[in-house]
Amino acid sequence: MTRTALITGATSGIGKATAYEFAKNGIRLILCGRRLERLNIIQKELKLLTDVHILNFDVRNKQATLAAIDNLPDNFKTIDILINNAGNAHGLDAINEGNIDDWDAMIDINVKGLLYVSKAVIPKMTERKSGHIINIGSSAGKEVYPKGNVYCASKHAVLAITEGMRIDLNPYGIKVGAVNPGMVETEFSEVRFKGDTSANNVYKGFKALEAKDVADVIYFAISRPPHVNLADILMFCTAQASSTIIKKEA
Ligand code: NDP
Ligand code: 8X3
Repeated sequence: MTRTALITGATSGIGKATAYEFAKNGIRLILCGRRLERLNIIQKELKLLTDVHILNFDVRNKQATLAAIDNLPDNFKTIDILINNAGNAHGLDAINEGNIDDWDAMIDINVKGLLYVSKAVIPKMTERKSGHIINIGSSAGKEVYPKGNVYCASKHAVLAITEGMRIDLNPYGIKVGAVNPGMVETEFSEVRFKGDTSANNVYKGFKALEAKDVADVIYFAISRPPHVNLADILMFCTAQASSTIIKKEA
């Protein structure tokens, strides 16, 4: 049976690569993001492969998030797979020098936004007693690194929420898991450094993960047999051993 997936943060990076991977495998798509023009382009490309519906909202806006998902057209109302991917780091500062707007953005998007989307999707999954939720955490959800403070906190929260979801949704037969990548070369560092040129140096001297590498793992997780749930995946590029240990060419 053809499944339908809702992917947040589908305009770029990991979310976009996941949309392409899912489309290639015939999964129907609900793609979300704030940049409508990108959603339109992706929809145009992917509708040659599968049915695509786009939703244009900011996950920080509780009303807009709930309304967008509540008002899906009938043929997209049954969501089998939720990929909670929207998120970013904002800033890289010592805690004593951090910017409160950056802290708000990371908690509001990475944590509260993920909860709002989940709140809109989960009731129909519990009703049907089926579904699969994958939250995109990070290696930053497993360990804290210098100046990572609030971003790491937001991703530790994603991991705790994932575990909580898996426990509470267990009676309903819903699969819940986290995919936690290390460094992936996407627009992530451009956003983190607000377009500053320091973003250009982040992935220099080693081969970071590509968005497609993460999308492959997400597709692997959602294509396991019904009795198999990949609960928690930590993935790094070969050059990375931990948040702070990266083998770089001189
Ligand atoms: P990108 O910056 O390339 O993509 C981020 C996506 O999130 C975009 O599609 C963006 O869409 C969406 N997004 C951001 N803020 C909002 C918002 N307020 N409302 C709705 N959508 C939003 O980064 P990545 O692909 O790398 O990041 C995706 C996820 O992976 C994030 O959760 C990130 O924390 C995580 N991750 C990234 C790693 C990395 O090294 N790159 C490593 C580990 C985890 P739009 O701007 O159109 O709204
Ligand atoms: C993104 C990876 O190391 O920049 O979550 O925090 S890192």
